Amino acid sequence: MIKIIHGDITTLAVDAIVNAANQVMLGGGGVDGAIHRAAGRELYEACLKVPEVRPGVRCPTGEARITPGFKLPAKFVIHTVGPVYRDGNHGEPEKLAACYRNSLALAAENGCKSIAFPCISTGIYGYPIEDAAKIAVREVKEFLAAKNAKDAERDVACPHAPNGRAGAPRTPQIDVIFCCFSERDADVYRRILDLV
Ligand code: AR6
Repeated sequence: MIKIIHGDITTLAVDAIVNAANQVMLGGGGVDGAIHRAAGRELYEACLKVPEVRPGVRCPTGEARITPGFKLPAKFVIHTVGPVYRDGNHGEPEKLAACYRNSLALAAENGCKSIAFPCISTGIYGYPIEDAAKIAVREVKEFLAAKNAKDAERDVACPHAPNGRAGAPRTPQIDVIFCCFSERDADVYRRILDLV
């Protein structure tokens, strides 16, 4: 299920909220700052422990890392780094799409049944909201469709297994929330949800 809400992502009692972080992963402005403030010092400490892949980079652009949520109502924070927008012709769409795909994959690996995304890259990083929302909605729809198809295939392959399922357990359905910080952004998502 996909839901669009207007609100503050730090208040959501979901399994995972996604943070629009930077590569150092030690906090910043925007939603990143809000998440670190609400989660408390332990989040900073947990981020410090994420190994650097090269000096000053814990999470390269387009990738994702997971930590506990600490004082947040959310169980996990999935930190991802969106692209800084230049003109859309410098790999930004692919990098932004990778943020959604990698965050969803990490949520699924960790058994999450619900995940909330902010509008990654559309604040300080300057990605136009319409373009970013199209990518966000497309990637989430594709991910959920692929997951459903895989689960259905598994059921057909092994109809007599307990619960009609094959040995490998079905991974849980995932509810995806797009948490917009303004009503205007939420409107853009609502419109795009029906188009993409
Ligand atoms: N809940 C939901 N959305 C929020 C919240 C909130 N509490 N606060 C802001 N937003 P931005 P970026 C929205 O700038 O563009 C940081 O310094 C905001 O209105 O947070 O990916 C990082 O450390 C916008 O729609 O992230 C990076 O350096 C969206 O979140 C850099 O900013 C994303 O805006 C990342 O920039």
